Amino acid sequence: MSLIIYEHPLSPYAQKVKISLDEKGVPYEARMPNAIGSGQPDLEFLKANPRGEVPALIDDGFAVFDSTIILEYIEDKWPSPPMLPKSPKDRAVARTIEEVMDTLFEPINWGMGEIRWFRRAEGERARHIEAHAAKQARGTYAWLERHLGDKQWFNGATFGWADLSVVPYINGAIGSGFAPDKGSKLSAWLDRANARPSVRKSAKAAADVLAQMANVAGAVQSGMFKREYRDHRLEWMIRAGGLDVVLEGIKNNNIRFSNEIS
Ligand SMILES: N[C@@H](CCC(=O)N[C@@H](CS)C(=O)NCC(=O)O)C(=O)O
Repeated sequence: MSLIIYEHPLSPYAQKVKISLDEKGVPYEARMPNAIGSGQPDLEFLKANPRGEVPALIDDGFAVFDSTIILEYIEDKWPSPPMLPKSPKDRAVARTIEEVMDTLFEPINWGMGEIRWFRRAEGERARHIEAHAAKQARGTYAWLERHLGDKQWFNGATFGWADLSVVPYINGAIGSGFAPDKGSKLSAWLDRANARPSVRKSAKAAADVLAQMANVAGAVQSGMFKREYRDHRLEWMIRAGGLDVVLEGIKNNNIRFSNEIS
């Protein structure tokens, strides 16, 4: 049996998938597509995901993409221990938390990377975009705390789908300086989540890559890297006051939109 996960350690979407497999004790090979993030296509990888995005799962030759569809496939094929809670209401809440983190929270970390790692804005404009990111992170933390309440886990009594859908994003946001308030319920939950071997493994892989990340801004300025400005990321950058960032990226040919499927 061969199970391959095309991934990048910094991708929160890939981390969700790896955490689920590690919680279920399912062995897999984590593989990084060539030049992921640069817009240069890796043809073998594109066969698995024509969108050219990680994660993609290949199970004995059967390919699945989009992290949510992969999590569903894993839950169907390896149901124990379950990541999805039992009751229809709890399942809907878990999927809602995943959707909010994947679409509304993810662009905050991505946007901060565009400013800080890829130097898309400096001075006053960068401050303005960062202030928008900080306000949005705080708003989401308040929403998450209402969901957590006095529970041990977002999933309920046990760690699961909702928890693995939150922890990669908050670990990423800490890198941007948006840690949950000390002593808060969310901060205590984060300590519990990061104590799990499955989460620690993914978080360490991400930290190892960050430690090696060199001058990636140069790769963008030279046009070698074309960063993907898709759907909610594009909307986020414009709404955060970064319309010029998008226009400059188009002018300098160092941003790209979603792949056309062929
Ligand atoms: N909706 C997709 C989003 C996946 C995604 O955007 N992945 C990013 C990495 S975080 C990617 O591979 N982007 C391609 C690129 O930057 O070239 C999912 O949930 O899997």
